Amino acid sequence: MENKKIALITGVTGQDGAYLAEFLLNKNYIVHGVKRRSSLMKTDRIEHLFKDPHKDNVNFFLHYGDMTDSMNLTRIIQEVKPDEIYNLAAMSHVRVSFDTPEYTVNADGIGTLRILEAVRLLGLVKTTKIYQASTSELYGLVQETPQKETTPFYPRSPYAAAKIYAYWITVNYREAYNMFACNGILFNHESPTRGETFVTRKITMNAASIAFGIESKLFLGNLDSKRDWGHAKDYIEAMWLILQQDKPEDFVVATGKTTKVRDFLTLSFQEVGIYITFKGEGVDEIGTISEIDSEKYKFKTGLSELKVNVGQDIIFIDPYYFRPTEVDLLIGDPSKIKKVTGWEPKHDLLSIVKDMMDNDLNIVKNKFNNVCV
Ligand code: NDP
Ligand code: GDR
Repeated sequence: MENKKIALITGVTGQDGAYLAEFLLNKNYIVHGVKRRSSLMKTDRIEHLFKDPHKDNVNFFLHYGDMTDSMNLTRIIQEVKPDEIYNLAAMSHVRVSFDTPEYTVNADGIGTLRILEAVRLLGLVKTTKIYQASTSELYGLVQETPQKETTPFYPRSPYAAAKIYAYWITVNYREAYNMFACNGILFNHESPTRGETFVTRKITMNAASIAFGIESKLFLGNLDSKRDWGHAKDYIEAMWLILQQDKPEDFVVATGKTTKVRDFLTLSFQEVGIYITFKGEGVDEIGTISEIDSEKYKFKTGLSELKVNVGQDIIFIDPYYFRPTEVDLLIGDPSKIKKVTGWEPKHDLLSIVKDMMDNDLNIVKNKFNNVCV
């Protein structure tokens, strides 16, 4: 056990935390994760990794903690003495950050300071490396494209403003105290375990429900923003690679391709044989089923009859989902991380859409079967 590397992951119950925990366990790490107490269990994404700590050969441990509680974080770091900390915990929803700005800066901004300061005060500067989950939201209002490590930041939300503090305090602790502390500036990354209120998963879950006739309408916000979407499984490998380099540096992690929300939407529905066209403008825009590939539909759903019709209006705009200030265009330049670490993404957009749609069709199919019996 002594020779194994020890990692501490904050946000281990999130999309990235769960994939990263699995990745590091497969690399023979001992993994500790910080989870929040909640009235219901929220450990679905890591259940398959968890073993009763009373049994032998347990390599995965969970600690109750919160990014807003310095004493708790300091105690966990003191007990675990990690070789690597992956600071992934955050209030990560951009629109929600407009509703909870103070909490967001506390957890996402000051929370990062709490981790850095704990490592410094505990005298672990020479032994503990830190990965900070920075984000393409830092670029906000477009200054140049594609966005790279040297592109100026212009945050457009309380979330991005909190993350910009976290970015710079990580750089500052690296320069001031010689810490091995790095920012991964990750562009959007998705997967079948993406939170259901982020636009991609909201679309794939609803496309599956509409295909089965369980839902008939999907309400969205801005369909014209563009995102550089990658797969979470590829991006957690980049996080690990960033901490395996000889010197601590900041890296953009992206695919270099950008897609409109509208196109992610049409591709998702096409996966189940439903073709959509749009009519109207602005908040009056409506997406209508213009064609159905019934062979594909029946194959994908396992149904013998169609539950949707050509001419049916299914996509509607609800201004509730608009942000007071939007980020219109993100497209990253991953040249540096590719050159320095050899990182290469294995998934393209179509494979991400397929992965998410197949997963959500299965989820809804199971629900549907249960409803029928
Ligand atoms: P998720 O929202 O899926 O997960 C966030 C995690 O943080 C959850 O485990 C959540 O716990 C935990 N958390 C939230 N607040 C606190 C708190 N106060 N104390 C302790 N834990 C907390 O995010 P992702 O996995 O998608 O993202 C991981 C990180 O990467 C985040 O920091 C995010 O901002 C950043 N990021 C994400 C990108 C993406 O496209 N996914 C792109 C760039 C950066 P709980 O399960 O209890 O809610
Ligand atoms: P984002 O992701 O804000 O880029 O942040 P999200 O999926 O929430 O939005 C992407 C784009 O879709 C538009 N949109 C909608 N968004 C949501 N959530 N719900 C809707 O109904 C909807 N309709 C349109 C948005 O306006 C936006 O333009 C994600 C998070 O994971 C952050 O934590 C991370 O830092 C960044 O990605 C990189």
